[in-house]
Amino acid sequence: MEEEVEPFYRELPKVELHAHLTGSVSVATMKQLITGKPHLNIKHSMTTIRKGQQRTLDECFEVFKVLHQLVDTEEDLLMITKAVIREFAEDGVRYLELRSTPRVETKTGLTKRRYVETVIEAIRQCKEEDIDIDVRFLVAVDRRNGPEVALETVKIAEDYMLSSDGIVVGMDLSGDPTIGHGKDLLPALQKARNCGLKLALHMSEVLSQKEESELLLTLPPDRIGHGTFLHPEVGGSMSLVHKVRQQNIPLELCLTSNIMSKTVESYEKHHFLYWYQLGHPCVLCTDDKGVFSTSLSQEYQLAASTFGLDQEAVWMLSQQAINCSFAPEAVKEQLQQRWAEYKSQLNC
Ligand code: 6MZ
Repeated sequence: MEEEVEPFYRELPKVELHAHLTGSVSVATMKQLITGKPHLNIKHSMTTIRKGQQRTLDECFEVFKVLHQLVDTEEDLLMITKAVIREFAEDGVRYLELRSTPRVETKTGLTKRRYVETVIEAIRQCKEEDIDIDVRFLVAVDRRNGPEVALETVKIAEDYMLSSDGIVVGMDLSGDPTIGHGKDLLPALQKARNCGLKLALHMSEVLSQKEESELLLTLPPDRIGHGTFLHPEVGGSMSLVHKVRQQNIPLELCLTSNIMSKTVESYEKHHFLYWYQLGHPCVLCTDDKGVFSTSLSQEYQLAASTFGLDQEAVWMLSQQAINCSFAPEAVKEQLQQRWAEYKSQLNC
């Protein structure tokens, strides 16, 4: 898979802002987990969707359930987080925001707080090992679990935002978009916002979420995940587009994920083009690089070949992503400086 990526895209310094931890676990790491838990009887085909294949979004959520069975101890979590960080770094990602949903595993004694602490520990260890990547953590709310769990998750996120030396920077709202309604989660999200957590919210991933998106935009979120059905050409509305434009809310766009999970018909029809042509901030992301057999380099290459972007345009996309991140201003400035150094080396 990797050899299909041209050197330019691999060498391009990149910012990854939409990566679900468990969905990002690579085939190699998955093999290790499967071998370690033979009693679960899990086949590789149950954890990864291979290139050229497609699933419904429902089927993708079934894949996550299988993955969660495989990652059920602190040791697993530490191992997969470090592996995912290393792989992103090897792919040329220099700034990464990982998101993950804290889980309880009664059998192994994993608690939600230990879950968050373990991810933070993995990030710290990677830093100590001098892996060339700055990693931050967004604590995720799974919409399926309702308002009380959402409030509990916000409290956890707030506590670690205050005690993790800037590693926890915000929250994500994700999970099966056909389950639950954003209005029930609004109080928790408002609370998160008020205590200084940044918000990256999945919005309009499926068509039925128009009313919910109107509501969530009142927060407003700091970034939008997918936003597939926001614009009128696919059943969204100009009112939604205006609100996103007015508030200049960046979109996290995941081409391969949307095609493989069949929420977008083809690469050519991906909503990247709609927003890119408006000059709106669009950030290319992987979503779940393990499940969807992709990498961020591949996503950049795909966008370039599908939409005819030259190297300068690709560069601009990557550089613009820095400002869409939740990094402190001083870090953004350092990243801008690094990008400038890379630019002269890459000659684009
Ligand atoms: C919505 C998604 C997603 O949290 O266990 N997740 N939510 N839409 C998507 N599009 C395909 N892909 C992943 O990572 C897995 C969890 O991330 C969310 C789901 O809640 C999934 O269970 P973590 O690290």
